[in-house]
Amino acid sequence: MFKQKKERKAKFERKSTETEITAELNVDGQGKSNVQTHIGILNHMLELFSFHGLFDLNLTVAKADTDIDIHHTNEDIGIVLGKVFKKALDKKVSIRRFGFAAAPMEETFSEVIIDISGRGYFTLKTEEGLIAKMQDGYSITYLEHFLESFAHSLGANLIVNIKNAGEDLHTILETVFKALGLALDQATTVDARRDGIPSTKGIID
Ligand SMILES: [Mn+2]
Repeated sequence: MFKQKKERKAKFERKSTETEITAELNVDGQGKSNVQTHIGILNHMLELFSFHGLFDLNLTVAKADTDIDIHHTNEDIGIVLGKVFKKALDKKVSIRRFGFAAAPMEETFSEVIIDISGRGYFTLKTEEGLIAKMQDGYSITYLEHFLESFAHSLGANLIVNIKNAGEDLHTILETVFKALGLALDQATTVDARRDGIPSTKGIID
């Protein structure tokens, strides 16, 4: 029988020629975070994500090639965030596995649907004009890259729908990251009725 680690905590470090990133996570936290990424708006969004998901997250980008642009750093943070969740969840004993949440801000709302299935898949749907929108050095395209990296390194099926989007990208991003925190909190919650791995295959890898 698989047993979950007592504490669902992990530390993950990743060094490449482009970036050096460290993340420390407590899945069963209180929503406290310290996020230093060199991408101001992403710091703010990951703080919101941690707060609403009740995750304790310290994430530091020690080295970044943001003199080029944020492309590598943004993607690599997504990879590290996915890996630290994967490590902390270990064999995924007794987790709910599925999560669905929606979060509004003004007229905009986002729906996030997640299944920690072991298979990485990501799709984002929004209005076409929004993809090209750039604000505060960030865009929906960067958001897509970030979430795709996250979903693949966690091994999760992640669907994000941005609805009725207003003009402000900051507002739009908040609805996505809040809903992601809420949905991932559901999916990672332990259900005491579930004895073992929540898959008919008997394994989630
Ligand atoms: Mn804000």
